[in-house]
Amino acid sequence: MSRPAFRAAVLALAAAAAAAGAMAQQPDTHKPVSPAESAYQAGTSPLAKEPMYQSTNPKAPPMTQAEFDLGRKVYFERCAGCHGVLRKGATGKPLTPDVTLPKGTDYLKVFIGYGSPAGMPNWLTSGEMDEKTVDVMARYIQQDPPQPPEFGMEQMKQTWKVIVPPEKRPKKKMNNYNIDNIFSTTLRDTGEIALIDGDSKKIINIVKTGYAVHISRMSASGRYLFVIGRDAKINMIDLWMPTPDNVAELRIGLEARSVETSKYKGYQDKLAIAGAYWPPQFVIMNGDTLEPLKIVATRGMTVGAQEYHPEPRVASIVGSHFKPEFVVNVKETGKTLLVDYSNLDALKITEIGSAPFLHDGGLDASKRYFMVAANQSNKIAAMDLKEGKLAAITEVGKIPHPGRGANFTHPKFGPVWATGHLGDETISLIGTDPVKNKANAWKVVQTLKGQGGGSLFLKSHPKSQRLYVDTPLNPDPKVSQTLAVFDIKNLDKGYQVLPVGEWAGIKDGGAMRVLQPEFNKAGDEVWLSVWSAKDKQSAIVVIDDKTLKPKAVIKDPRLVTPTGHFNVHNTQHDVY
Ligand code: DHE
Repeated sequence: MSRPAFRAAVLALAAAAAAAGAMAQQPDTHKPVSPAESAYQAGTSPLAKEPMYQSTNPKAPPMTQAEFDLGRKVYFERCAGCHGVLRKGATGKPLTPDVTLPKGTDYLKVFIGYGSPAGMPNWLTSGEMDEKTVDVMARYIQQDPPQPPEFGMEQMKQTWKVIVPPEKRPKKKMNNYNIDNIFSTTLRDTGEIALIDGDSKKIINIVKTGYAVHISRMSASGRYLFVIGRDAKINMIDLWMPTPDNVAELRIGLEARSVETSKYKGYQDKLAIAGAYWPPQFVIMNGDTLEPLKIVATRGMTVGAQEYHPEPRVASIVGSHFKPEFVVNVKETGKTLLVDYSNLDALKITEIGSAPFLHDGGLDASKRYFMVAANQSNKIAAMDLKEGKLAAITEVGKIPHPGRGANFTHPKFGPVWATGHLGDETISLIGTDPVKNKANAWKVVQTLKGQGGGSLFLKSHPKSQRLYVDTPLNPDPKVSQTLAVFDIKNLDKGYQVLPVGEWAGIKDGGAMRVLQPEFNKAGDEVWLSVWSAKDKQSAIVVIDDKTLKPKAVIKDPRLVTPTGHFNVHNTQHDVY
């Protein structure tokens, strides 16, 4: 079909589809997503490269092998984040053949090409896909979904490498770095982290890690740094070495986002845990070699509807300070698992249901409560890690995205934990002290108005009187390249805007974004990433917390696409 004819056909179909209630023959339980959120979700999955078993559906339109391979690649790069690996639906709708076959190819092309108000991106009109790709995708999603392989102990062990065995590692710290104040900065698109000396602001080492590396976490003693890539590869870095570097590595699956360590007294540095998106499972490992010890599947029933979900991804994980437990948040089923690691041969798991689509979160200031965002449910669930039960579920703004959140003492309402939102400009402050401030506990005690939607991270520090809120996914560069700062003592006064992108002094950063405020150990500096395109200059801007003036700008050709950064001391002790 020629391009104008294709457009005419899809427009006619679009009108017909709108009249017929679009894709909504089944009740639509999915809420609209903002452009910021769909951009965020549409990250590339490393599964595109995995060999997969494919059965053919005789009712589906024919595809050549080359077309199928293209469809699969594009699906995992663009679509799996929202629609799920098995296309059963996650934050996006299900795209299994029972749903897609009755629609037919032409109908599906409309949705893929033009998007929908419910948040489906307009892949054709945005120029992200050409007509051929749209046609391939419309036919691809009518085929049976290919199933990526499982990843059990045997496969895991094949990837396990102890680069420096514990007995060959230093017996004491062998460098002069103030390791408490080292920052581990994610270099997203090179699959590396930069270890930066927080005192001198100099790069100590660039360490090779997994693909599209995601987060860093610390061992309880502050010696070992754990990094996980989207390809589920964990790197363990020994900060005591003359030049800190990798000492062990392991893949715990094919796709992952989270890693954490045992923090409870007596178990410091003993165990590590990582959660996978695919296969849906978490893995407990030896804390100084990464030897995989125990794999637990998360497939099961959803909270509320109690329906089977075949791929509930593991989102945030935190090590409890109250019990020998890992707090594992399972996204699609909406369940928080308190995994007692004191006896791996008789594993006890307390399952607490809250709301679907659990994503990120952090501890309150007392470390007793884990505050987790059920992002598509617009809720924050507070888990009581001492009592092992749900403390409360609090309604917040649209699509909460706290990172680990921010704790501070509100002049009027006592201790609060804060979250920003992807879907609106608000910042919700939730009371977290049910003893001395009972009336405020688990309530949104104040809603601040920030710069706009598209916020991902916010931060404070016990030594600071300020709250820093980023907005990297806001479509307006004036908002995505600046940072909002609130004075905790005068929250009603609104925010001050810091031109962090401008301070970086980058002439052409492409779609440059400013993100993830992170304090140094002393709590008197705030570090921000200025995340430019892969082939452009990026930077880290360090702000003086007192004067709100730039204190340093770290630029180096090796700092490619810096996103998250993690201060050793604050990450080790859960200070945020
Ligand atoms: Fe993240 C944390 C998943 C996209 C930067 N991210 C997390 C966590 C999860 C997650 C489950 C919590 C880990 C924990 O605490 O144990 N992130 C996902 C996705 O599924 C998503 C939406 C899409 C994807 O394809 O990966 C996604 N994340 C991004 C980005 O695009 C960001 C902005 C840049 C990047 O580096 O990829 C990004 N995510 C981060 C950061 C954290 C994070 C910096 C840790 C925040 C913290 O303060 O702990």
